[in-house]
Amino acid sequence: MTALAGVGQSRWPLLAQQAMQMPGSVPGTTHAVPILPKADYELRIAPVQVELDQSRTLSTIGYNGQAPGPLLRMKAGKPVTVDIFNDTDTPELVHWHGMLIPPEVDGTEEEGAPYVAPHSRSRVTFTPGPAGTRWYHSHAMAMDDLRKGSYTGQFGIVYVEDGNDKGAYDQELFLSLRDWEPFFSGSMEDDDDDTHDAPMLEKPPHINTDPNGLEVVSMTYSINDKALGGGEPIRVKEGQRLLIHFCNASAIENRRIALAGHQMRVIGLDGNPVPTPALVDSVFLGAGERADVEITMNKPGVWIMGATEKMVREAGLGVVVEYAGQHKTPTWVDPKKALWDYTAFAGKGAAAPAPKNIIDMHFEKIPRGMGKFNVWTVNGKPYPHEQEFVLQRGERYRLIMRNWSDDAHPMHLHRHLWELVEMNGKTVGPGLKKDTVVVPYYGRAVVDFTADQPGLALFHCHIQQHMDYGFKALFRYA
Ligand SMILES: [Cu+2]
Repeated sequence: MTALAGVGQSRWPLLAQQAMQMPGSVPGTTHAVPILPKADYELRIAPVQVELDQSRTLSTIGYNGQAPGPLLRMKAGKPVTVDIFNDTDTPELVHWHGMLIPPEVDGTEEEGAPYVAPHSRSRVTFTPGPAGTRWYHSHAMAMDDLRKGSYTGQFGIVYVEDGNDKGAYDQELFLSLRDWEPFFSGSMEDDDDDTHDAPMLEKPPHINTDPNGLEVVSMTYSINDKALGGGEPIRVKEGQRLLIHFCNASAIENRRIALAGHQMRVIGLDGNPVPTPALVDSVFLGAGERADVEITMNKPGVWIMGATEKMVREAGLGVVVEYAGQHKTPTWVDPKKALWDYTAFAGKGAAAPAPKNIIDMHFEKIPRGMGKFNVWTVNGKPYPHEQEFVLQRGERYRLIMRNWSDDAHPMHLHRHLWELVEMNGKTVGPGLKKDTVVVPYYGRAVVDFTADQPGLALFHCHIQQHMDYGFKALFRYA
């Protein structure tokens, strides 16, 4: 009966009702007092305190008394049950980012997944996959309430194993990049990307120069739950190999991260092994993106791993990396400036032929002026887009994403796996699998995918404010 701990008797009727809605739920739940075996995983949504450092503790909502939530390890292809307890007064949704699972359990209102009602429990059952670094987070709308949705501490990494994990590493680390205590700002503090230097293939001839509306910004940062210097350093020895799984769990900004004095070898993007692992001086991660990197510890000293932007790093987005026997002030060295280039990690062969089905999209921002919220459009109108994007099961599609706005957008399609085929006019080699792609400032990205996941699938910008104010669309199957 341990699975029932903490669930009041009065909630059973609701629980039974939810269980009946859920395909794959444990049978027998129509009895007045169902007896459910303990779930494989439990997530409890409740207020938490996050101690960033000795002088700063913040209050937010997290999972299982912490933020980030616990690292969940699952096995690809082995079904799991997850009990989600919502101890808050707000209906919640837990989305499994990067998993190819049915809409009923994907934790997204637009796809028809049920909310986890306040002070109740919901059980989901799904088969995790594909293998790799996935993550889970709130998918609740926040709109103008910055204490909701993905602005809170409701995020965590779920690592899906396939039994082929090499394990040839001395240390494996899971690092989530975060900002906290977001607030509205009237100025466009675009410190979050460096795609301005890229070709602006989609810059429209006429740009809407109306005064900008409010943007969400932050001045408080961490890696996992600690600000730079606020926690223990990552302790390493010369010659060690580190495997780091980065996740940009920000609701508001893209990020670039580096380890001073070291290069990182990118072996996976969005949890999927890349065809051509490559060394880089820094990694650019759109909100929602992940990167798996190897680092060979070959430069003894005490270093900072953190955001390449000084202001962001010094406001907390960093962690000290300390070699054994070294005791000195942590050092930062700016990495070489280079445009982030997804194409470097693609396969070297010929690109796949273009699918005949084309979905052509353009994104725009409608500035709303001081004190108001900008609106974001897909093909000229904000959400809802419920009927335009209809997929035929089994068909292959090419999705062209044209960014006619002055910001870089991390675009994400639920429950499907993309192959990036073109970036700002440059053909991408085969095999670069992603679920989130940053479409650069006035730039263009093109992805192919197979419509092999029947049911509704949400497409959206992973910046919460953009999504909340129109920047999403629903893909449906015919
Ligand atoms: Cu966006």
